[in-house]
Amino acid sequence: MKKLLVLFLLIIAITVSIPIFYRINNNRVIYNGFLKVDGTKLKNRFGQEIQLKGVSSHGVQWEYTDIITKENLKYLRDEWDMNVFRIAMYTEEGGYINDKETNKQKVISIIDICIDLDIYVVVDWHNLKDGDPNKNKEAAREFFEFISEKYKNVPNVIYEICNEPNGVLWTEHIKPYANEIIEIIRKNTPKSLIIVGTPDYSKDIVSVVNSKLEYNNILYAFHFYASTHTEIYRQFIKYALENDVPVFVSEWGTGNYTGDGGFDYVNSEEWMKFLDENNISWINWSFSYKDESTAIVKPDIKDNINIIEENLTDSGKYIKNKMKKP
Ligand code: IDC
Repeated sequence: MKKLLVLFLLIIAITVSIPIFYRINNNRVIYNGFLKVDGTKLKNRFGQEIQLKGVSSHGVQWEYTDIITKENLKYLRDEWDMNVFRIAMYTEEGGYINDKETNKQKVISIIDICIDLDIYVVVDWHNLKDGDPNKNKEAAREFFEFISEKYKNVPNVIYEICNEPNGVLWTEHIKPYANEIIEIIRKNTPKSLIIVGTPDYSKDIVSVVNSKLEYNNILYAFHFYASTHTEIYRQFIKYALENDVPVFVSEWGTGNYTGDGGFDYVNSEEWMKFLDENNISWINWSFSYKDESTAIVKPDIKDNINIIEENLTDSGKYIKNKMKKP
């Protein structure tokens, strides 16, 4: 009788804990492993479709990114169900080109936090003012050689090799740059996922149609700011998907293209619906307390960087809601 009871309790315990274990881990790297691109779909190592959702840092050279602590990222993982974090390492504007060592160390420390937390991490070579990624190509080569060697065969790390090319063409400028950088990364870490920026600030996804890169496991970046970029851009994405171009929204904001302009609920909703319907991964700009409407946290947090929840902006509350799994 006693044995039966023990057996019964054991069965209950297992039945209850398996779904809990799955629920906790199916959002983690330990379960999903190296992600793969299959057609236009992003899949985990078991071939199941996966949608990454997370937030991007602001430029890590600036002070309002000091909220990127292990505790705070753990809070985003546990309370928001975040499964990816993006490190925006600006090339210019006081970024990498200006001080390689400091920026590199910052990136490493954040990658290590994300690995500890078992989430994905996008290492973003944040070109912006340097519209042509070839301008700082030598620095990019050296940076990606270093990072991909240091984190070789680590499934957490995803490479974004040029944030927003602008004033340049896909075939003439971006593609040759991408081929060089991808070669470097893949030599060290053949299975790593790579996101490639597209012309016109990563909005001209259509240029890639019929001119994709020859490598596997490549995603093409599309970036939008909800008030500025509306329906026509969703049509472009649809067209790209229909033509086998896999899309990753590695940056989007709830305001206008300046990163400010007020929280735009209506247009953000349109986009969220569209991205969910197409299972497109997204990363929101930005996890910072800069005084601009797309920031997730209010500047008040400065004095105590550990109280995120009490200091969320309208955008922050919205993004939390969109990331949290039902
Ligand atoms: C913006 C920041 C803003 C900063 C500016 C210049 O929000 O505080 O002063 O960069 O560095 C992008 C870029 C991203 C921009 C963002 C908003 O990837 O760096 O951040 N944006 O302008 N592309 C379209 C919009």
